Amino acid sequence: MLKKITTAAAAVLLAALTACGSGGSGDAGSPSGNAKGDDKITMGFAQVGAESGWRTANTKSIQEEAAAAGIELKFSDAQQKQENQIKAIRSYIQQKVDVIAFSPVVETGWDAVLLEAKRANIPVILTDRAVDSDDTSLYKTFLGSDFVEEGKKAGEWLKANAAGAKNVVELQGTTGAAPAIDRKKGFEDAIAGTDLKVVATQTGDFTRSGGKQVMEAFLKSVPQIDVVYAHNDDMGLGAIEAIKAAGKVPGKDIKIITVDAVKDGMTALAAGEINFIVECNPLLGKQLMELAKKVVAGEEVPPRVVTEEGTFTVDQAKTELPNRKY
Ligand code: GYE
Repeated sequence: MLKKITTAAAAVLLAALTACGSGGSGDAGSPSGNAKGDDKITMGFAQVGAESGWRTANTKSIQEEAAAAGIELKFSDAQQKQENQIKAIRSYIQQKVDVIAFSPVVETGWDAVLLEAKRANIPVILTDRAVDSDDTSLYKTFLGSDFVEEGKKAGEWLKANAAGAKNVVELQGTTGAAPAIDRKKGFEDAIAGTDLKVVATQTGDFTRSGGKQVMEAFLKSVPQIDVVYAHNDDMGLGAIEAIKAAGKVPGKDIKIITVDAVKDGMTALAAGEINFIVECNPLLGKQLMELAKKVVAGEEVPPRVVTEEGTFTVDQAKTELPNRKY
């Protein structure tokens, strides 16, 4: 059911995108928009890393949809380091790709390299994560989720469902990353003015091992933990291991809320070890390739394309799990 709504919403978004075009043929192979003068668009994609189930699904979606769209993909994995992403972008500029797309590991520090791309006349598309820059002419569009909204959904569910709970510990995503900053803010806004309080917060870098380590430390230092709010499934799954090792029951003694809804997260949710997951859709490949074709052809694209997403409770996870592709 929820999946259908999401798919329908995605279709509407795509239709809207198509309608935004100049009405031209949208022929990706049009030599006019291609720096190399041949028929194939080349995209340089600078990925964050392979830190989570979400990221793996995102990478797969980009690779598959590039192939389906006939776009030649140059792909690099920055291992969660900004300097590696900057190097990759510089090399794409040198190679004169037709379009650069990337998911910025952190929000700040991109202006110099993006200016180099602009001067080389190579359009840039941000996908998944945003940059924090005053100069919005440095990129054509940003395709991805509303992370503040995701944090809000997590906080709203907790307000409505965790009677008696007070102390929340937070496992933050990568320090300085848009989803870490925004999921924190949305959640804090939602629980403001209630008895709920974030009593400890630390980064687990969006990884399972990071979530486990931070949770182990919290379990030792925080006397009463009612709720874990993890910025992604992987850190929540790491926290589950730490909670079990401490002799407590995840989902019962300590409630757990996460973001993403990848298969492993949904499995834990269906088993009642996680209590609520806010969906974040990693399947951005198709929309990204559509946008890339348009910007290379010099067509107008909307400056912001927001991904439609839902949420899952334990019962909804049980229904959805057999269909979950990632
Ligand atoms: O939630 C997390 C991943 O940027 C939305 O990055 C993405 C986040 C996702 O590592 O699992």
